[in-house]
Amino acid sequence: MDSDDSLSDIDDLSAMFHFTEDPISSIERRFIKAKMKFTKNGTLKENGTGELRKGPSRNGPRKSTFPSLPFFMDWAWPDLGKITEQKMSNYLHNIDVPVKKATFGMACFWAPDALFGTTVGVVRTRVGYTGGKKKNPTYRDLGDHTEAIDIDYDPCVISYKNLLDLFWQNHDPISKHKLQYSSFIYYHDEEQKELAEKTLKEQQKKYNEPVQTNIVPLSTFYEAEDYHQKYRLQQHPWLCEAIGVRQCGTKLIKSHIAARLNGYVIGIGGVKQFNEEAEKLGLEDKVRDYVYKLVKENEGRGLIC
Ligand code: MHO
Repeated sequence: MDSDDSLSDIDDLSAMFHFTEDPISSIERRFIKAKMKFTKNGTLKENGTGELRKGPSRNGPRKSTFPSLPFFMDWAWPDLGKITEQKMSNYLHNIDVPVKKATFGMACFWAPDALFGTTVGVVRTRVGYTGGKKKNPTYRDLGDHTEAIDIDYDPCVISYKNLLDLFWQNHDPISKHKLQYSSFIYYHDEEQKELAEKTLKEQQKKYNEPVQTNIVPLSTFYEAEDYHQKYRLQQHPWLCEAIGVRQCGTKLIKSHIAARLNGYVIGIGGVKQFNEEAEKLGLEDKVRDYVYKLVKENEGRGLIC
């Protein structure tokens, strides 16, 4: 059997299993079987990726990469598209309550996006660049800006002080970093400024070295490129498709459920909180099971960037 046959065998596998039981276990079995076939024709690394020898080309052997599980699911499960519009309409994308805003710089913005997105009382998040003068910065041409997380929160559920506590607890405020990753509190009003300064003084008592955090008024916030938004969630294209935010930057940025799942997929929030709010989020069974597995596996691992 040559390697191209092995790929069509992977396609055939999708016909071998019908989802008579837990659909996630079923897709995992298909994945493992496909990998087993694949290894006969290629090399497989422990992280689940590998290289398939596809025969010689003019520039030497051609290789293709075996997909990781999320991408395999995306590719081998076209039925996914059949999550009905009606089920999707239950998903809690919008929460229509008056919100307040908080904006922080705490190094790579992927991590606080996951942290705050899964914090109870946070309505939505977006990542971007702020603090500098350069117009329309981009990730590759950031100028004098800093990576930042911008949070909409419901002040009836969570306070700015609670958010500041999370800010201090979840990054290193005493190391000096380049401007892109510097520690910043961008206040939106005088009340936020005073609280920020008060908490900085309290933090300073914990350290022998000076706290590097800058407290400044928020200036123009430029949204980062779509591929940075809900970055952890986007590692699961299957899931993005299932909740209707794939290839739709605006919806991805504004969606409450996307903010939540962006943390849950790396275990932030934990199993208990996830179980408590899965119904409120309107998660369809297949989606809930998929996310539940990830929360369970990853709970306690902390933030990643
Ligand atoms: N650890 C990441 C940082 C990305 S970030 C959005 C990287 O090295 O690419 O700055």
